[in-house]
Amino acid sequence: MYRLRRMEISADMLYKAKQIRGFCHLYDGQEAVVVGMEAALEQSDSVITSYRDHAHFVGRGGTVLEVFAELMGRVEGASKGKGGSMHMYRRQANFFGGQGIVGAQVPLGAGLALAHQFRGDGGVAVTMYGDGAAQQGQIFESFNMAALWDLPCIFVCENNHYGMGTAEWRAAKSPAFYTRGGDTMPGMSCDGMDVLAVKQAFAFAKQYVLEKGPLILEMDTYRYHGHSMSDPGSTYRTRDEISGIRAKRDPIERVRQLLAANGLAESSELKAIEREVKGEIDGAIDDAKAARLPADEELWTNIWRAPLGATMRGIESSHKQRLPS
Ligand SMILES: Cc1ncc(C[n+]2csc(CCOP(=O)(O)OP(=O)(O)O)c2C)c(N)n1
Ligand SMILES: [Mg+2]
Repeated sequence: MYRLRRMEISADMLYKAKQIRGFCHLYDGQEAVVVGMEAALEQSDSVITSYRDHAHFVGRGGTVLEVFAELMGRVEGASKGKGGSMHMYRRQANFFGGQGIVGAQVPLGAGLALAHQFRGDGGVAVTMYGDGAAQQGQIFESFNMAALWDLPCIFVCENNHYGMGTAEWRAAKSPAFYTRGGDTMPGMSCDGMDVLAVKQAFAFAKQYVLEKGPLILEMDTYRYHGHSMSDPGSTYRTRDEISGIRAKRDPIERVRQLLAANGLAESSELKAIEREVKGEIDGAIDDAKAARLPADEELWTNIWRAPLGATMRGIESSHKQRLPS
């Protein structure tokens, strides 16, 4: 969790220094969800999430260097420097990425669960979305099909209590997102700031969905940063609210206290871990800065390209000029 925390805080600084451009959504505050979840899953299970995806990529075994390289548009990045913050992806660990369109990953996640069921490989799909996304129609369509077909799908609502500046109570008639399966699918609510509770919840959920079909897991969590880099995050909530959560519910502090109270680690040991992680993060940033940018020709690979003869309105002339033969 500390590694993820440092990574996100460093990404914030790099963004402000204009070393990272474009969209960027940070995950600090929510670390216990990814870490607890991955402690209960196998990499043969599938994970798909929204644009807030840096931590999920590392949770699936990706490196911090690959995250920074991607954020800075370098070849060594998670998506060869061509996806950016919202499009981390790690096929070999069944991480089907970051999706920029709110909620669009949810039907895809149900599809991943269908693939596990069809192959009979014993895997489950974890389909993550936010409290804002929870209002969308496609989410309910996915719930219905998953329940109808008993898909091994864990629908995870990461409830950080805000959409893009909209508090949950302003957008949702009922903010009890774990009940949204209605009379077709059960749900559970979990303290998403407690890494051990998250691990337990996922261990239960995995077993449950394999035996009985889909389940909603709502994670009660919190993001410290604004929605994205253009959002200071303090216009629609109070600074007191943010500092109050930090003081009372911070997932890292909680583990630190648990370790100390049970005599499992000295504070000097924890400090040493922090120093080591800080060195790792700083090293990854240096390596990412030194890494190569993709060649120009790469602009035309891994994208959908209009078939010959088709036109792309607005960009046609520059498109033709740059298209490699
Ligand atoms: C279909 C669609 N509508 C609107 C947006 C703009 N948008 C991006 S994130 C977001 C809020 C989503 O909030 P939530 O689901 O709670 O996720 P969080 O950002 O809190 O993790 C909005 C409205 C978008 N990307 N896609
Ligand atoms: Mg949210």
